[in-house]
Amino acid sequence: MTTPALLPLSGRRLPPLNLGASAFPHHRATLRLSEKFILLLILSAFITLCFGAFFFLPDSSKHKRFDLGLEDVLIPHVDTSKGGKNLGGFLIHGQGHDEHRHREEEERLRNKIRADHEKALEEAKEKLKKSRDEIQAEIQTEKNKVVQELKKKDSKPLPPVPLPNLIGINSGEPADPDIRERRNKIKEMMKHAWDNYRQYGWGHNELKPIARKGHSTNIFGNSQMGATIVDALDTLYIMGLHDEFREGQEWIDKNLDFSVNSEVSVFEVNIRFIGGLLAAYYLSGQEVFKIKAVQLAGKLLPAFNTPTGIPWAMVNLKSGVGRNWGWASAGSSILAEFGTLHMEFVHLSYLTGDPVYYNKVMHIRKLLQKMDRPNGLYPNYLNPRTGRWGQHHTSVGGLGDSFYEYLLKAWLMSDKMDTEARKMYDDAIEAIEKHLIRKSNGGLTFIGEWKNGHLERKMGHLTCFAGGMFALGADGSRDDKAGHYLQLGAEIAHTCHESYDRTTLKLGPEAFKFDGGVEAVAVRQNEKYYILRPEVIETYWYMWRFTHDPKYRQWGWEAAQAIDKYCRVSGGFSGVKDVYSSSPTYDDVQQSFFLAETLKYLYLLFSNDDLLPLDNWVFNTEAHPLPVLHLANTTLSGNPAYR
Ligand code: DMJ
Repeated sequence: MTTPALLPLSGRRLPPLNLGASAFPHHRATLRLSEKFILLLILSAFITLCFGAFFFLPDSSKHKRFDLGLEDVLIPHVDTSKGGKNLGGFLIHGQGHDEHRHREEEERLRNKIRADHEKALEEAKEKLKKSRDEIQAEIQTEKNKVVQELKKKDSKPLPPVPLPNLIGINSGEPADPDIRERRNKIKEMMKHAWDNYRQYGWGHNELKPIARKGHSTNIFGNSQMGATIVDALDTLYIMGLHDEFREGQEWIDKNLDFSVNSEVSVFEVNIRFIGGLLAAYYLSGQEVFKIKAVQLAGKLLPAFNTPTGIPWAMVNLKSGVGRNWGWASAGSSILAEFGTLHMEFVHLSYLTGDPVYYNKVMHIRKLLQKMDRPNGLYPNYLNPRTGRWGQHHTSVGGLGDSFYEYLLKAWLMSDKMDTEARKMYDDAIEAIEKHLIRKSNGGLTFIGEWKNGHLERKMGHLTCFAGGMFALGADGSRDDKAGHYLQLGAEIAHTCHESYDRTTLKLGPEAFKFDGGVEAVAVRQNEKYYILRPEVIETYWYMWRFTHDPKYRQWGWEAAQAIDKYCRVSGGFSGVKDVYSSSPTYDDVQQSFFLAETLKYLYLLFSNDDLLPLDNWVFNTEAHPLPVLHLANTTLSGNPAYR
């Protein structure tokens, strides 16, 4: 068919259609399609006319013309020895049976071509009677069909895999009526957060509880991906809020679509969406969550296409183009981002039988193992083009935190078989203890930040998660230092509690200092906010599970009450801008992690330990529980547990 080759030529000649790109920028592709379509129609009419004319010509001239066009097609290999004549390639003057057969064949083909072109002309005439809108609508319908087909292909059934031991999905109802009452209060807070999101922000990523409308930030890109729904699912499930869970499931089933032209944070999408979907799948057994998680993971994979295999921080879900945050040390990737993929990616390989995810994260690990570390510390920045560290900053808070957490959790999640991860964790923690952990004059243990050979005596709210991490890693620690690490966890929990207790609202600031006579207090105005973060409560919960010291439940209850008193508004829960002010102003954001983490950890703090026991479940950094996998039984290549 020659038509496609002609298209660009005709395309150049025709003036652009009136409905230009400027009028409907998002319809650019559709208009180009409809222009091409109309050109096709005109060409098709033109060809039909030519053929029409052909049939009215005298027979002799007809044959001559036809010879030229069809010689190769009809009888390319004429054997003249058998009586036929090959005149210019096409047999027109042969004798007897052969000649008759060829005439019939020629006639049949001619009829077919005529019928085809008459049909095309009829269709073209019909099309031209239609308005531009109708034609556009038809094109759109065709496009939708293609999208549906692609979706069907995407959602092909995954191979059946044996489900890991799913122990402890129960109500966890405490016998003590006072504890039950506290737990019910947390559940009521969850209802308040969810109901308002449902009413005012449904489908948006987050909620603005004062303005009572949807909210989003650049980590989720520019599309409505229902981050709060996905992040909240497992909390709803654990709390027995099954109607709400079903609403969320229905929204995800019908609306959560990853074929969007949107640039998202690989790390955030992994911990909140993939983690959230996987946890919802394991808890409820509903396949839709697994399928969506796998679809989304496929969209993140192009982020790993860098010279080193260290992923970009951001990726466009549609185009697969990745890049890094402009502020991150000369285009570096961030340790806590590319180092916080392991748990989810191992589960993806487990569930799909496809090693691609596993290989990506193991590649990162191998690369990190080979690199020199200043003072044994991992810097926060790594350039994905050169494979070299950026600025020599080390933090157990923002930019570094969950990298260390995932080393420990990779080991736990592998049923303690991934000893390579455990070793990396032990080495890292030893260096951190040596260079970053100090005691203040007032006796508070804190974790500072390392900046170019200098220790900054400041601790972030984010860093407070480390108390829980030390306690979780105590069992199995090198040289049997379990007691030491449990104690370290308790000291961090105490320091972080002090950071709450020394404020007016009894809520912790974003960062607090241990310098110049100041202890566990924020100094700068822009570090005095509380945005409903979970880390301190997370540490209380781990400490509670490992010690059963009632003070952790008490501290958790204090925090819950403060949140309910100062962050609750009629449209949900909001962060506050200054925890030292008695009349705080709101930031008007209900973060999705408030439902995923803060309220979940509080609920678990007032539940029995047999609800999601830590021997069987490992919580990702967004508090999404994933079951321990017995990787020794799998054949993932290079699996340290398999060797
Ligand atoms: C959460 O999204 C995760 O816990 C992450 O690891 C860092 N902190 C936020 C909440 O503070």
